[in-house]
Amino acid sequence: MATTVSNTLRDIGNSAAGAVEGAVHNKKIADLEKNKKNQHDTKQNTTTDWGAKVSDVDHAVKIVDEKGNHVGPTLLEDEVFRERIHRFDHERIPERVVHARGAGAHGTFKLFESCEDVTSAGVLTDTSRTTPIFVRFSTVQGSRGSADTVRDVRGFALKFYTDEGNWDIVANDIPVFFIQEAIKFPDLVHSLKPEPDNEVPQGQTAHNNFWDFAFLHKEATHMLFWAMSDRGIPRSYRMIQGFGVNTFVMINAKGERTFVKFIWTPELGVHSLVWDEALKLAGQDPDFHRKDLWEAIENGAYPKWKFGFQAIKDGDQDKFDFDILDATKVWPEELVPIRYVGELELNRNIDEYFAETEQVAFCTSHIVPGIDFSEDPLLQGRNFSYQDTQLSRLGVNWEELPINRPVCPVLNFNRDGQGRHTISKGKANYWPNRFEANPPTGQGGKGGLESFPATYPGVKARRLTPKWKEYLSQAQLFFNSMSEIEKKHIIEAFSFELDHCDDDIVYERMVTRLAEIDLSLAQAVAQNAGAKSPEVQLQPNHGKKAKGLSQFDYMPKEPTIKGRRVAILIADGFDLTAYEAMKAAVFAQSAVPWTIGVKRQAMKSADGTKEVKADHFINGQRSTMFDALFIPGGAQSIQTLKKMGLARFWVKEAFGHLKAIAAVGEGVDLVHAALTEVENVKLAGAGAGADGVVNWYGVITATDASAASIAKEAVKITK
Ligand code: HDE
Repeated sequence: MATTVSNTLRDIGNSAAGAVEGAVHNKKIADLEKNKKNQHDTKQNTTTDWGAKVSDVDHAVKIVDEKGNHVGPTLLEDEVFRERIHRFDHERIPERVVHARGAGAHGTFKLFESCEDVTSAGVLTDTSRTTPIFVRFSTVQGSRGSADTVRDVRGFALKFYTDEGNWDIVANDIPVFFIQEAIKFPDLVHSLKPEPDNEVPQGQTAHNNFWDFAFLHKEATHMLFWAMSDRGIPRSYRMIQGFGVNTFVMINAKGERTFVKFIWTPELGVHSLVWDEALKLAGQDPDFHRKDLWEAIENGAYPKWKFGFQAIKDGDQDKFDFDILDATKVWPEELVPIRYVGELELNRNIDEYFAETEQVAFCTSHIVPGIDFSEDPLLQGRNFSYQDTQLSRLGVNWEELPINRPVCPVLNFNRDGQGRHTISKGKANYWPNRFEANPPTGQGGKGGLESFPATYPGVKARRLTPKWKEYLSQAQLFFNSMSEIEKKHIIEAFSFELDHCDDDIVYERMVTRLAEIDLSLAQAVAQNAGAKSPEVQLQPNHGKKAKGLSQFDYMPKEPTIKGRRVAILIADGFDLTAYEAMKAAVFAQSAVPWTIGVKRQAMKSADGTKEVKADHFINGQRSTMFDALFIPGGAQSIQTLKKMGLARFWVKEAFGHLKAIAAVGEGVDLVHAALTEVENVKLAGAGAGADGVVNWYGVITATDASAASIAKEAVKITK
C-alpha cells in the first residue's frame, strides 16, 4: 500500500526546536520570558492598549440608517479604530544609519581557560560560568529590506550579558577598517551609500562615489582588498570570522595593562559563495543568510566559534613597524599569536524580530571591569557614536528594553525621560545622600570600572603620528598571501566594481592605486574596466606573506557538511532505495536534504510502495540555494526530468558553481544530458573506482553502484 513520506524541514525542525525549548535556557532567556505574551490565546478576548475588551475589529463606527446602510462619515470618537491606525502609523523606528539589514540569535559563551594573567573581568576568568550572549549579523550598506548576499562587509555584533554588566564587542568579519579616524566616518558612509541624486545603487559599492572616496583615501586600500576578496560574499553567517578591529585594553587584578584585539573563528571554516551565485541569490532569495542561520539553529546544527584575542604587553607596543592603535592594520599572527580561550555558540532563535533583533543596541563603550579602551582614535569616536545613535533610534531609556537590559542589578540615579520602565522607590535620587544609598565602589581594585592611569605628555593638535601614513604594506601582504583562485576572484571583484563606474577619472585613478600593490592585478583589472594598462609596478612589492589571511587557512581539521543544504531532484517513478539512502546519509551528517519535485504533490516511487511529497517544486527554487545536488535513478523519473530544460539547467548551473553533484542509476543520464550541453565538458574519460563509482571533478556518477556507496562518496565530496 502506498504511504506518504513526510519529508519537510519543518517536521525535522519542529522536533529539534522542541528540544531547544527545553535545553537551551540561560539567565537572559529567563529574563526575557517576563515580557513574553502568547498571541495565540483563544480564550482571551482582544483588547485595546488600555485593556478594555473590543467587540469588533473589522468595522469602524459610522452612522447607519434603519435599513442597515451606512449613510454618514466614520466617527472620530471611535477610539478602537483610531488606536489601531495610530499604532500602525508609528510602527517604524529609524533604521540604523549603517548595518540596517541584520539577523540575530541568542546563545552562550563558555570560557575554557582563565585569563586572569591579563584581565580581572569575570567573564574571562571564571571558567565555571556560562554567559548568555546575543549576536546580530548584518550587512553594512543596504537598507533594512536589502538583499543578504551583496558584496559587503558583514557586521558581527556581540553582546555578553555578564554578571558584572553588559559587554559589547561590535565587530566585523574583516579585521581592519577603511579609515583611521572616526571624524571621517560620515564621508566614508556617504560615499558608500547610494548616490545622493538618484539613490542608486542599493546595498553595493559598485558606483563612482565609493571608488572616488577609495582612491582619495589611501588608508582604505588594505580593507578594500579584504572587501574585494571572497570574504565580501560569505556562504553563511555561520562561516565568517569576527574581529573587534579596534585595539582594546585589558587590566588584571594587579592593575597591569595589556593591549588586545578580539577574534573569533567558526568551527565550520570560512567559506564563500561564488560571485554569480551571490548576484543571483540577491534576487532569488534575498533572505538567504537570514534563513540559513534560522534553519541551522532550528535543526540543532548550532553554529560555534572559538573565541580569543591577540595580546601585546604594556611596554611592547612600539616594537612593530606599524602602530598597534591603527585600525587599518592587522597584527600578523606570526608576530602576535591568537590565544583562543572560549567558545561562542548560537543555540536559540528569537521570538520576535522587532523586539529583539531590531531593538538590540550595541555600544563599543559598554565594557565591564577588567576591560578598558586604548587611545585608538577610531575607537574613541565609536565610543561616542553608538550611544548617540541609540538615542535617535530608541530613545533615552533604550537600555531598559528587554533585549538590552543587563541580567545583573542596575541601580543608579539616572531618572525619567521618555519611555521610562523602572519605578524607582525611595527618597534619594542624588549622591551623596543621607541614606548612603547606591554608593559607588570607590577606586582601587574594588570591582568597579576603572581607567588605566596613563600619562599623556603633549599639546592639543589635529594630527596623527607620521608612522600611520604607511598605507600599502599590509595590502600587499594580504594580496601576496592569497591562493591563485582567491587572487583571481579579487581581480574579478575589482573589475566588476570599476566596470560599474562611468566617470573615467574614477576607474583610471583606481587602477593606478592597484599598480602600487601588484602590477599584474592592475593590468588585468585595467583590461576589464576600460582603463589604461599600467606599465610599471608603482611601489615595490615586499613579497612577504602571512598566515591567517587566506580562507584556506581555516579549513576545519575534520571536514564537515553540518548545516549544508542538499537538493534531491525527483519526478514520478523515482528510485526509492537511492532516495532514502541519500536522505539518511545527509541527515546523519547534520545536513539537510530537500526534496525538489517536478510538482509539489505526492510522487510515486518506481516500485509503487511509497509516495513522496516534495518540499518544493522545481520552478519554486534554484540550484543556487543548495550546496549539493543528488539525482536518484528511476527510468520514468529521469525521462521526465531529461525533457525539462529547467532540470537540465539545475545540473548545469550547479556544475558551473562548483557544487557537488551525484547521480545514480538512470540519474546518470540526466547529468550526461545536461553536462554535454556545456562547452568543453567531456564526461568520457572519467575512470570508475573499485565500487563502480565515478568521481569526476565533484560529479559522482554510478550506473550500477549501490545507493550506499554513492551516499558515502557524495558526503565525501560535499565536504
Ligand atoms: Fe559602526 N556604527 N562605526 N563600525 N558598526 C554602527 O551604531 C561607527 C565601525 C559596526 O548590529 C551604528 O547602533 C563609527 C567599525 C557594527 O546593531 C553607528 C565608526 C566596526 C554595527 C556606528 C564605526 C563597526 C555598527 C549604526 C568609526 C567593526 C551594527 C547603528 C569610524 C569593528 C551593530 C548603531 C548592530 C553600527 C558608528 C566603525 C561595526 C552609527 C562612528 C571599525 C557591526 O553608531
